Amino acid sequence: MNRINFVKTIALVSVLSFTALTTMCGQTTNSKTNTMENLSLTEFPALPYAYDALEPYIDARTMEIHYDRHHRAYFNNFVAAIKGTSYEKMPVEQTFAEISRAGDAIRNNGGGYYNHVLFWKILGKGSSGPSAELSAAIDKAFGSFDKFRESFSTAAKTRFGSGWAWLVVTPEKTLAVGSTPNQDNPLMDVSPVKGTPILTIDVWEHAYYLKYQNKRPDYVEAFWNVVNWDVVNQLYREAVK
Ligand code: MN3
Repeated sequence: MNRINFVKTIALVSVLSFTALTTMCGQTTNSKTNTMENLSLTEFPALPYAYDALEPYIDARTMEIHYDRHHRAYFNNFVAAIKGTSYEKMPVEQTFAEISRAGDAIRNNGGGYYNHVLFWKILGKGSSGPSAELSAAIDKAFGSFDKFRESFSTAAKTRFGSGWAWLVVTPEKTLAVGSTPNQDNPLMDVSPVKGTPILTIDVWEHAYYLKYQNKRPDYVEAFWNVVNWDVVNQLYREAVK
């Protein structure tokens, strides 16, 4: 290789490397905006739709009280609880990974903050359904979509008292269903089900009592009409990367 060609080759390699690098960075940035990473610890996020967007399955009054009072209180109390501690600048995923050492105020309010942001995100009308990749993973883990739905619904209906049901991508990149009490979630070291949550339902009475009273099973069945599969599919893709 003569000197000119050598210089041209180096220049070309540099351009290609730079392009690859910027593409990678672009993808990383884009994917982060779509996951739960970088959840704000300073600003209470807006509800991604109007209070009546999920009618008639989840009523506007419930959404308003749930978001503007319950969720906001968790956020405010979490921010107050982490103030002046090492958790103030820590991504919540990391805080959750050591939550057993963080104390009840951070555990309950941090979970309450995060869980509701995810819950609002995976709700919505008019999505098509699970993607081909997610469907294949569901079939592999549960046998069929119907069996998965039954398993998730049972987890939601049988959680005693207040809590959440979850579909998670486990550390082994398989799917699992489970439930947690109170405001715990599968990112917490105390959780019986562990992994990255991609679908969840809030089964605290405040999530359904105005419309469904004591009939939690009716609320759980109605929930399936307002799952935003486009978001769930995306969370799945990011979790298995
Ligand atoms: Mn709630």
